[in-house]
Amino acid sequence: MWAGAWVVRRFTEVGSTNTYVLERARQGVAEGLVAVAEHQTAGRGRLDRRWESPPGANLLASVLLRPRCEADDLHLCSAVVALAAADACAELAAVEPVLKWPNDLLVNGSKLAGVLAEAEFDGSRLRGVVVGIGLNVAWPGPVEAGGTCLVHVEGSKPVDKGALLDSILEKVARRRPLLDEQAGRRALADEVRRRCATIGQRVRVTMPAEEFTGVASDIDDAGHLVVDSESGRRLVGAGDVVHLRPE
Ligand code: BT5
Repeated sequence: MWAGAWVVRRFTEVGSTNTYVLERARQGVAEGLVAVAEHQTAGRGRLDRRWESPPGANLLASVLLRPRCEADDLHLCSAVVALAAADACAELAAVEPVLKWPNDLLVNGSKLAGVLAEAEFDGSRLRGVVVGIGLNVAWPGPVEAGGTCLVHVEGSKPVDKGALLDSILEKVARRRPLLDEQAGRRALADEVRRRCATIGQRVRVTMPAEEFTGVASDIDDAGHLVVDSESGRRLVGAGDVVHLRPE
């Protein structure tokens, strides 16, 4: 269990909880800062995409971690939050999401939540990681952004957003020390492997300089996605992955 304390800053409206925490991180604030907002005017996904959420409907939160790991381990920082959120949904809402590598929670193939990890560096040294999560709880009407929300899942129990955040933070604290040690990071990668719906899927992987398709066959001990493509076996540490229909 991580021994630190969460310091939670609550906003009715903010540009982006990730941007807020990243700015504080650069000013040297301690690990454990959390921002949570009812509404974001500039909610962000990865690669400059937008994260949509009507005011008050969903959980929008970011946490600052300062683990002793490398930039290459960023996806494991995402995993700590994604696994915690999946467990919290199971515990409180009776909904059991699976992981889509590297950063989504899916229910019945639809996106329930997305995770965005952004690092703060001192030269090449990783000083901090801000991990934000947008978890769809109760869209009024259909989920316009695509995906699903907890209240739309058949058999789900109603949840309070505050209780959901508390549960996620408690579960992040439990896994957080794993990020500091290689054995711990391997244990996290094992857990991702067991709960990742991407394994066995045909995928299209988009990386900054290239794009390829193949079959996702495994998660390695560092948490990379292993993809068997026509040009051979590839390890993906950071990339955008789309599940394709089987050929
Ligand atoms: C993500 O990006 O899935 C990461 C989303 C992280 C959002 C949180 S909210 C709190 C914190 N503060 C922020 O500013 N961000 C974080 P990506 O894999 O790039 O997926 C983005 C794509 O998901 C968009 O292009 C849409 O297609 C879709 N999308 C947008 N809003 C959505 C929603 N509420 N539910 C499901 N899909 C959504």
